[in-house]
Amino acid sequence: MATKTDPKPAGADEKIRSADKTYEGLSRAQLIEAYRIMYTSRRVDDREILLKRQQKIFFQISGAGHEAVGLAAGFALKPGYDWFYPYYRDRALCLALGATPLDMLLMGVGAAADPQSGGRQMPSHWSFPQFNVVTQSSPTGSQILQAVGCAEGGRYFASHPRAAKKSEGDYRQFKDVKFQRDEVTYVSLGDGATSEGEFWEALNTASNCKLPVLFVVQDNGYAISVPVEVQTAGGNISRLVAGFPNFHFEEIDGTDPVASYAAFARTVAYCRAGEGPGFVHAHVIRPYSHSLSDDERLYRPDAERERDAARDPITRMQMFLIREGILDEKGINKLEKQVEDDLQIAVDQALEAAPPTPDTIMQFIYSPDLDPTSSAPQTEPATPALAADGKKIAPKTMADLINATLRDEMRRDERIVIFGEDVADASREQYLEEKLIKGKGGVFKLTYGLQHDFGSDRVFNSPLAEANIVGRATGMATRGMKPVVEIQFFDYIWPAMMQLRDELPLIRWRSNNGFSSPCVVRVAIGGYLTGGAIYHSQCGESIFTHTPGIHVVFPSNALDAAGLLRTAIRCDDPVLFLEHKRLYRETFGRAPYPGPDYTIPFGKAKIVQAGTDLTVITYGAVVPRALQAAQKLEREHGVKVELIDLRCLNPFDWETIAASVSKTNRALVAYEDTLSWGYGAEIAARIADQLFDDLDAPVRRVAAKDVFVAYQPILEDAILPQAEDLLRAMKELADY
Ligand SMILES: Cc1ncc(C[n+]2csc(CCOP(=O)(O)OP(=O)(O)O)c2C)c(N)n1
Ligand SMILES: [Mg+2]
Repeated sequence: MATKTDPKPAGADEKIRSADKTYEGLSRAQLIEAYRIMYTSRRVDDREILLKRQQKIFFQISGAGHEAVGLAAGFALKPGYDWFYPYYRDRALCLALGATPLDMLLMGVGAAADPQSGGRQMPSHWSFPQFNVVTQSSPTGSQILQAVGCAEGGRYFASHPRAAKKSEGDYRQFKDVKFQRDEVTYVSLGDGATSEGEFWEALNTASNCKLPVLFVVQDNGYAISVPVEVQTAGGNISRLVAGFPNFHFEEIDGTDPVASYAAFARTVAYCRAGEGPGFVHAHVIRPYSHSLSDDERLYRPDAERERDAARDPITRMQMFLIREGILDEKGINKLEKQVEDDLQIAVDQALEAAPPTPDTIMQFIYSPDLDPTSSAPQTEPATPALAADGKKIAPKTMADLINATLRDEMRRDERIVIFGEDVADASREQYLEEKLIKGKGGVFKLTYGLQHDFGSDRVFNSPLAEANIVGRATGMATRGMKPVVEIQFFDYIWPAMMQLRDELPLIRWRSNNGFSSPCVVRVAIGGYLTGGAIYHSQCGESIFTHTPGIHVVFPSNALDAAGLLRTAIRCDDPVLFLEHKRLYRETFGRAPYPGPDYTIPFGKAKIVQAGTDLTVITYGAVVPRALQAAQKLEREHGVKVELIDLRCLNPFDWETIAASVSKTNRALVAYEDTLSWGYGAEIAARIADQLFDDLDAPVRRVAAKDVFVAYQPILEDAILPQAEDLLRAMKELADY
């Protein structure tokens, strides 16, 4: 044993020095750990490929070639502190954050115990709530705007810490909020996905708002078989994005873990300091074809593939460790053997794991905690008979009551933010402060005065980009905020369709209740406008009632709008709140404000008028038209119509429909959307199916012609269902 006085053996100083040596801040122990993670990642891919060939798993997509960049990001960021929106090549990232091969293999076999989705989502679609890895879907690029919203959520809670507190009586009871003042949101994508418009929308907002989002483009030169120069003008994404202000940019060799780590460390420091977003463009390789369903030899010659293979990050890291004397060959072999042994145990466990039982499929489409159909504390309007001055209280329009409800809810819940196109009073807030202007507050003025009352960080304009609105809202809601966003016209909802169909409604179900995104999307909808024409008059609600995971509400009057909007805002699920433009300021259905706690449960229809001879089932702007027709029918022919206003389309009130039709034995379903495949088609089918024995006449429908709404009012009238059309159909059905 050496004592203090012993002379040091030759070379000892050098050894000590080299033991302390770090590589871009990474110690030798960390580098060994890095190799263990990278090698594990590759071997999990290899095992999955084998299992797929043995038909023991059902899909495989690899992270091969992307291990160094993922590892580096994982080392530079903090699991459970920062937030992660990875993509399917991020196996090494997830391992670096703390996920295990078993977690991954359980997903591969589709086990009930798959912690990411309970057997609902393909393998490599990461979701780890404990690490803040947010549930991943498959559409390329749809995660990017959500990452922006997530970063906004963190920033919002940092400046509104009170809002993060739990609260009783609504979704907040079930939503834990966590945030860090210097957190970073990681989002990754491939070179191909940079062609998606949402990528550019996300860069734009992250740049403009100086958000701490770390964009990582893992450029392996191909999107399935399409090479990068076809995706990207000039073949290099770094060149195209260089003009965005406030960014820190890095373009790196993503097969070199140490250089990659250094680039990530610089970029993360920039984001944490609040300087703005970061962009890391990592050149990587894709040695295993796109997925097991692809054979790249069909479109890549051997020479090109060999050039890639020479840069394989696993071999490079191995060589590096040997060259630097960090591990010798024996050490490497030992490490690899350990990885293999551990992996074998994980594979055995995964193959033993029980699959989910089919009776679980309907779980977590909606919140298991808060049922919006159950009666709330106050379902009667709290309107005094007379105002303080003794005068009768003037009834208000639907527009007024929606505005008042938003105001009261914003006062009650600091997690609510409102954004969309033109929803602010004025983005240049100094104009408001100096009282130079009155303010706009929406093209229909539904959000008027809210920015003035609650500030520009709670009510603000978005860019003119609908996916931007819904994608960001989804990311914020995942963090526990309650975005109540506006789509200016239903006709323009389609750019947000990927978010509304494949993302927002699916966050809870596909993560097996690991994540949820309860938020409200308000949309001005419908025709009867006289001049609204094709692109300001559309309906189309059935497209959304056809999407499990999102409630759809469609009120016909002011009081229902107030009560249902409040339920929507307090709800633990996403809600599409459809507001008929024609009803905003209609005389029909005005009411005094019912007070700050008035709610209407979802899925409860309203019987507008009771009757015995015929049931009319409708909603929205057809309600006043059907009422007019029903009253005329009774006056002229003594036929008593029972008129049902559904108010809520998903869920809908089947009990009320069934009770009514089994009493009247005749049913007319009326809706403003085009007749074929419209919302009422489902109602009619159910009546025919389940109430056949009660019917004395066929189920009839009145709806719009199967064409878009035209500009000329004569044409519009002919296209949309009118009171006369309803009257005629009611009469025919009563006479049948
Ligand atoms: C919106 C959408 N369109 C098409 C696909 C089918 N698809 C899956 S991956 C992929 C290529 C992605 O290429 P890239 O972004 O470069 O990522 P890489 O797989 O090369 O890492 C395509 C076309 C999809 N998943 N989503
Ligand atoms: Mg690619």
